[in-house]
Amino acid sequence: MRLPNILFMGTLVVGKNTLGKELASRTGLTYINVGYLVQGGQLYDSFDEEYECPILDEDRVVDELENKMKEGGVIVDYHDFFVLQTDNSVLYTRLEKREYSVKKLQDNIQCEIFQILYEEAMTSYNHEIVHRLPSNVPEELENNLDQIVKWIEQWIKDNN
Ligand code: DAT
Repeated sequence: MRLPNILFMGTLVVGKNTLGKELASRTGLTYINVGYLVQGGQLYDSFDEEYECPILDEDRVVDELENKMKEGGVIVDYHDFFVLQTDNSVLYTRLEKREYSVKKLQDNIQCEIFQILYEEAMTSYNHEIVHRLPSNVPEELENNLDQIVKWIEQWIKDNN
């Protein structure tokens, strides 16, 4: 049976990990967190102290992801077409809890203010496959799960 791949994009703490894991457990699709994939396979060149993140070896990351996605059926969680969005005040509170540096906090808030990831997704992919999802409160998480499960069921019907 052919299965879809699903990518979640969004700035830090919008809820990619929470949604991805729960969706995997409800659908049986495989959840991949790119951050863990990069650390586990050491797919980075060095560490950016200012941005507090590894500088990815993008060719190797893409190769590794393509390998895992070619059969279908994976959910990929990265900043990078379900774009999760959280209001800035909620985002700020969640970011503060993670004790990130002021710079990292401000960069992520700015990224959200300017809707950078959404714009990137719309530029890079066919608009029909990019969906914007609100992610402020638990009810929205539940709605998003329902919506994506329905989307997966329809995709499976259409493609098998
Ligand atoms: P990410 O993987 O995007 O960095 P996360 O899944 O770790 O984010 O979530 C960050 C925090 O926000 C975590 O404490 C769970 C909470 N959260 C996620 N989605 C939520 C939602 N829809 N409503 C309320 N809290 C949410």
